[in-house]
Formats: sequence, C-alpha cells, structure tokens
Amino acid sequence: MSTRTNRTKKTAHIPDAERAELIELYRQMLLIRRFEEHCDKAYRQDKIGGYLHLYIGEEALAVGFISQLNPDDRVLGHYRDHGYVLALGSDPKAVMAELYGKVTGLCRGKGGSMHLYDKEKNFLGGYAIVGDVIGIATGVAFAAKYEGSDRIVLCFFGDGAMNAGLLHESLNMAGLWKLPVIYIVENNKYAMGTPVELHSAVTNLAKRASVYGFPSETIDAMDVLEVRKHARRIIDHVRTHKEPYFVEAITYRFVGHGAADITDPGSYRTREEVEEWRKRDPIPTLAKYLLENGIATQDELDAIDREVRAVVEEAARFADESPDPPLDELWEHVFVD
Ligand SMILES: Cc1ncc(C[n+]2csc(CCOP(=O)(O)OP(=O)(O)O)c2C)c(N)n1
Ligand SMILES: [Mg+2]
Repeated sequence: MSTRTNRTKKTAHIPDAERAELIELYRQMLLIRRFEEHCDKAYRQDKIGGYLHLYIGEEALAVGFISQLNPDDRVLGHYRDHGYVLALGSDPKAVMAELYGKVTGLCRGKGGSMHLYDKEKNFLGGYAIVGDVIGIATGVAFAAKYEGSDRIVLCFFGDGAMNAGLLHESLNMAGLWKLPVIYIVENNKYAMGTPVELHSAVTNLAKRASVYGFPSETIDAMDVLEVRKHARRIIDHVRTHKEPYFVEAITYRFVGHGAADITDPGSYRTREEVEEWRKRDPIPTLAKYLLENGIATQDELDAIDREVRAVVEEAARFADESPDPPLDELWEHVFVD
C-alpha cells in the first residue's frame, strides 16, 4: 500500500470539517511562504520598490489567530504585513500589484508593502512607524465598544514596539475601559539587529504587559495547531468577558530584517541559531502532523503546493501587466474627503 496515496486508519475519527480546516491552515501558510519567496526575487529584479519585510518563519501566528475570527472582526498590524492580508483572504493579485506599485493594487499602488489596507476584509492597515499600530488599534477597539458591537480587534506588532511609550498609554486605556482588543507581540527575538536582551529591561514581554488590569500570557507560535488552540480560547475570552488580552507569541524570522538584508549579514545572530529554529519551521511541522495522522497524503500536499505556486504566478503576471497609477491620480485616495 502506497503511503503517498492512502490515508491510514488513524483518521477515521477526524470529522470532515476538521480535516478541511487543517488542510486550509496548511494551504494558507504555504501561500504566504510561496508569495513571499516570489517577493524576494521580484525585489531583486527592481519590480518591487520601497521597502519589503518578509514574514517567512512566522506564518503560523497570523494564520492560527486569523482563522479563529468572525468576518466582522478587525485586524491591524505593523509593516511585516503580507501574512495578515493573505490569511484574511485578500486577493493575492491585488496584494502583489500593490507591492509592484500598480493601480490595480489593494491601495491603488500608493501604499506599498508596509502600508497594505483592505477595507473589505477588515484589515485596517499595516503601519511602518514602530508602535503606532497599537494606538490606532486601541481606537478601533474603542469604536467597537462605543457602537455596542461584539467585534474584537487583533493588533500585531514586533518586540521592538514594547519600548514605545504609546504601547503603555494604550494598554492603560484598554485596561481602564475594558476594550475588546488582543495585543499580540511577535517576539522574534530581534528588533532589526538588536536582541530583546539588549532592548528590554525585562525580557518576559508578557510579564512586562501584565500590570494593566487584563490577562497576559506567552504562547509558542511556531506550531499553528498550538496557535489555533490558544487563539480560540483567547478570542472567546475577549468576546465573552469584554476585556483586553495581551499575548506574547514566541516566533522567529528565517530571513533578514528587510529586503535589503534578506540573506542576513550574520552580524547579530549565528547561522547555527537560524538552523536550530528552521527545524521548527511551521510548514513542515504541520505537514508531518497531517501525514502521520493520515489527514492528508503526500500527493495531496504536493497538489496544494502546485496550486499555491500557480496562484502566486498568476498574481505576479497580473502585477507585471497592470498599469502604473496615472499621474492625474497623484492627489487622489490619499486623504479622506
Ligand atoms: C518609531 C520608529 N523608530 C525606528 C524605526 C526603524 N525601524 C524599522 S523596523 C525596526 C525594528 C522593529 O523591530 P520589531 O518591532 O521587533 O519588529 P520585527 O521587524 O522584528 O518584526 C526599526 C527600529 C521605525 N520604523 N519607527
Ligand atoms: Mg522583532
């Protein structure tokens, strides 16, 4: 019996809906990975300008959390933002076109990689200024409460943002007014080349955020099933108890900080350290689980890879062939009238 094509008997108890959900988590992480591998190439070919920060290695966090949201919930993040919109289901063609600066892009080519925005999917922005998203997301959560809705807000940012004054002002307000927001610090151990030990007086970031009157905890974000489990519990908590939550998500980026140093200079971390973390790559980790539990066969996983590669190729072709924004649009879609 071929293991490539036959599921084992272990799967009998897994309901179809759960099987479909697990496969979808795999498909989304792989889409983000393949999408960004293309971005890296396109940046080197001068097709993508400005700046570019890849989420490679961190996919499980966005995918695991976002998979547990209701459609009306809101998501905001920092500049490493391609994973959020792809996990939310934004059209990969429009995301790629935005990175290429084309008029067919999510923001008509005016935002670029660091400033994605998709109103339809309730992604209310990627923000380039470290820490800024925290204040904005707190305002969005205030609006959700003020309007009496049961929406919640996910706010993603990096460990470097722990040192922004705005974080502490915002967490205080959120705790005081019981706002429905989940602050998620992506602790990938570095802010550019500065390790957490050199930028934070207390390196347990969940502990640092634990004094504002709402729960705070650390989770492992290299395993999407772990993330999904915690996300489900934490999102339920925030919706039910109507109070904020702080999550320190332990993760790691496998590539350099930004496109200019994608193959890391190696001056602030060793190759061995990167290799150690690569052993916890969330994509093969989930693949192994799916195979070992007979949820998918290797042939099915290969087919998903071919499918996402085709989606990325089509997105790249669309972006290539799309026109630049016309000059007479220069001042349009910049401010709200
Ligand atoms: C207020 C501010 N200061 C400095 C910068 C330059 N800068 C861009 S990214 C970055 C590091 C942020 O690291 P972290 O928050 O850990 O996010 P990561 O890149 O690791 O995802 C810095 C200092 C900035 N964008 N904004
Ligand atoms: Mg960081």
